[in-house]
Amino acid sequence: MFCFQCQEAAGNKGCTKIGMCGKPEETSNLQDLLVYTVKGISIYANELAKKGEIENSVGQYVIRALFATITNANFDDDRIEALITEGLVLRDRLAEKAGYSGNRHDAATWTVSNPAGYHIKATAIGILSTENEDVRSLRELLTYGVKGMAAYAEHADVLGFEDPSIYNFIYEAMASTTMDLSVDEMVAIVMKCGETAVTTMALLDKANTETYGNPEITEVNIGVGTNPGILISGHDLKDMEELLKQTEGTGVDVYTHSEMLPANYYPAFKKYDHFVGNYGNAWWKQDKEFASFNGPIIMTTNCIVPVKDEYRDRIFTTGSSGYPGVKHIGDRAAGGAKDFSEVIKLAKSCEPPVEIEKGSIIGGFAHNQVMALADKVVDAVKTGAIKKFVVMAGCDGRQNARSYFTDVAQELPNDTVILTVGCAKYRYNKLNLGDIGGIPRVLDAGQCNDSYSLAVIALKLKEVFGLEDINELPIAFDIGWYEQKAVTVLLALLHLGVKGIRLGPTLPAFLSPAVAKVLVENFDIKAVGSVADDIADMMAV
Ligand code: SF4
Ligand code: SF3
Repeated sequence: MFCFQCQEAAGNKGCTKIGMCGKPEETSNLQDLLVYTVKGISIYANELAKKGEIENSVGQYVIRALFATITNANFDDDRIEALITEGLVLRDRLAEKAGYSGNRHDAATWTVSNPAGYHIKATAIGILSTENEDVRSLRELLTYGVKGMAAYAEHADVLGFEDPSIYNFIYEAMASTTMDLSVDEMVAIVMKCGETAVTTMALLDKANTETYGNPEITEVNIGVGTNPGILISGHDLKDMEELLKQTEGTGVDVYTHSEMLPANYYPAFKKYDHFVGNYGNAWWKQDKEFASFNGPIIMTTNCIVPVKDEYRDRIFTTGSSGYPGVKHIGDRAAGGAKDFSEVIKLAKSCEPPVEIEKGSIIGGFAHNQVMALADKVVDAVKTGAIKKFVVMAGCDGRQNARSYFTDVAQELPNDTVILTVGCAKYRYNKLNLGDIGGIPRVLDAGQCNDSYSLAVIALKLKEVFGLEDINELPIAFDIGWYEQKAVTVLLALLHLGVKGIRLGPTLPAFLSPAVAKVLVENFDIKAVGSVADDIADMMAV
């Protein structure tokens, strides 16, 4: 195995025996083969898409398959194998349609006599099979950007929102990783990934807000009630909706965990009395928090950590997530809903959650809500009450070095406002940093999936202040990254022209020195440094 797709890559180089995330070698290899299968499909799909001869179901498969390979999403070999088998059937159907002419790349033609052969094939096609480290770096940067895009597109698709141009870009991108392209050509497609990432995030924003309303300022309870509860984690709002409907009137309460916290901000969900609030923190604390929750847990997407015995019998996966030996709730039939009855039945026999915190946190500052406060915000900037917005979005993770983000939040001057999305917020969203004339100093716009909101806010402010360039705004970027959706967001920000982004706690292991140099020279990307130096630098520009 060789995997270096996330921030926890061993030694900031790559995991080679078992993932720091707990991903075993077999699973890692199978995920590589699944990505390789998607590349084979994309070779044909890219040709067919140019002729307008491709159906959306191909894109739907591709985004599901890629989503399953995101860090901490799916550890279940059987499900990865099933996706490969499904993909090969699809690939060969497309091959027939496209015609077998020309010398195709191995990804488009390989076969094995049965799924047992996947394990052997997988070891021959891994990331290190691309020998040139800069080519490898650019191909993987693109692949990870596409993986995150696939996750965002999948969330939109679940809600019935699709844009075939996104699928077409994914085919083009994944097919490009099988071609011998020049560095300039590869960089160009990485940049196009950023552009398509913006399109995809805009689509997801539309899907979420048209389906569930615009997030609004909300005080979220972080304590517990006296009923048994179900804890729902991950990012899938449709699962959230169906769970709330099916638990209504059952005597079972619902709590969010980690990235599901922003569900509390949506009008469509707030109306449920048995939706009590949020329990716990970011994903990596789940081993302790799932144990003390006492009731069943539903993982709708990433991030799962290796499951502990204390809650093994009451954790469920669904959608793109999976874990061996853990019950998986199947997909909904067309027009139907998922069936959470087994989870609800189990919850009724469980003790209520143990209280680990009391009080509340405030969130719901997505673009619509912030724009409703625009006058106040603009005034505060004009009078100097707000000197700087600091975007501290992204992911949290278990490394101690991430205390950097807590320290930055705590030590930023009082005339700064932190704009956040993603689970990165748990490093500082309970610090009580106060407010500036009624505007909280931490404005949470939602999940990492809602990063688009921050872009909209920045672009609106640029318009309001009549600026030419987004970099003239009083905004600094200090991003915590972990998995591949953060890579997608980074590429989107670069496409929007944002310069000087700080990235931490480390720069990605998959950036070769030469590729990192390109990013530094063109976009002034920098690694986080000391808290004091970084704050001084962010306040100075
Ligand atoms: Fe290592 Fe991250 Fe890959 Fe897991 S996802 S194997 S931690 S690089
Ligand atoms: Fe977090 Fe996994 Fe990225 Fe959605 S839940 S931000 S890490």
